[in-house]
Amino acid sequence: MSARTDIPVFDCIDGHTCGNPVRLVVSGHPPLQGVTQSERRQHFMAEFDAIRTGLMYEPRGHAQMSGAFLYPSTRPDCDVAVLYIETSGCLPMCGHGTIGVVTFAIERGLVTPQTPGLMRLDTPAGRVDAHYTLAPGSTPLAPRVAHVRLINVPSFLYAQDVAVQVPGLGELVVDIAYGGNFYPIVETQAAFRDMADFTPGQLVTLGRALRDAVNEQITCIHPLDDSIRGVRHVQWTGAPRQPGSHGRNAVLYGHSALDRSPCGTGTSARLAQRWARGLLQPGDEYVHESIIGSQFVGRIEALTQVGALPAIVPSIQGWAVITGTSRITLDPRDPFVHGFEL
Ligand code: PYC
Repeated sequence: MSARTDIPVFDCIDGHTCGNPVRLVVSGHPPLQGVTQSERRQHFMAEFDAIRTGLMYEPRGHAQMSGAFLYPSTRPDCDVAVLYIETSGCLPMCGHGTIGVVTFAIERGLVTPQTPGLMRLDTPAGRVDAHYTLAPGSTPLAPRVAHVRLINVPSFLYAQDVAVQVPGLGELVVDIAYGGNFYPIVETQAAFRDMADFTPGQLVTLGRALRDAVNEQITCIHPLDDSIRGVRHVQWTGAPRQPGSHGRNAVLYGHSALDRSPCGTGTSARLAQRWARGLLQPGDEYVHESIIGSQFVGRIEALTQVGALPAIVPSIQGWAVITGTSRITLDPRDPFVHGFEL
């Protein structure tokens, strides 16, 4: 507890999903209005974004920081609602974040799902079902989650073969796919062979240039929710290195973050893109490897439709670990109370 009542306090469970940080904030929730979780997200962005920047940016966070708040569900068919916060903004959906949130919530007893083994999440992008498997040796008093498979929101190829001029690379031809966020996906081509040819710093700088070029050229809008719009991530790809992997990626988000996990919504987008191109079929698994070699197992669960667009229902499996707890204060006397980015 802070001695001063005018200093907001946030208790957090910190950890990571396959290497990428997850900060689950368990106290200090701002009151949100909205009939749906999407409306609550918009309220948060309009009124409380300084909480996100304070908790995610330096000096309390860092470029990669990503997290969430839990709220009571807005819909009767879910156990809990999630508000995602990240350095890139307030995401409609975050895959690595969801795997972390479910793991931390079960291990710390924050949510009691109606059906053991299944946590139904009310996310701004729609309902996401997370099937969690307890580890051997797990007990009711000390549950340990081995892994989580989330059934993600319907995902689809939004635009195919979009040619963009990227300063530093020249012309790139990308597909743009949605998996809870929109992703330009950069596959091997004349101006780009493999992400392994570039340093992480180059992937960040070129990724920003590509993101700007795509957003100038095309406005991506979700067909069923126009509050989900614009490209804030970029997915570079390359040849896999780990046994069992089918593909490798590096996802840029925020100003200078490269996802250390294979990115859940990015992997969902890639599954949708590969299905639309005839490279994957329902039931097929796609093991995606991150820039640090961690893996998500993706699968096409079913086919569906989003508005007029053909779509898939993807699932993603990964694991998460708690690394500690923190109590963060946003002291208004601190000139950097709302954080900064370099
Ligand atoms: O796992 O979906 C994801 C994600 C989005 C941004 C960073 N990670």
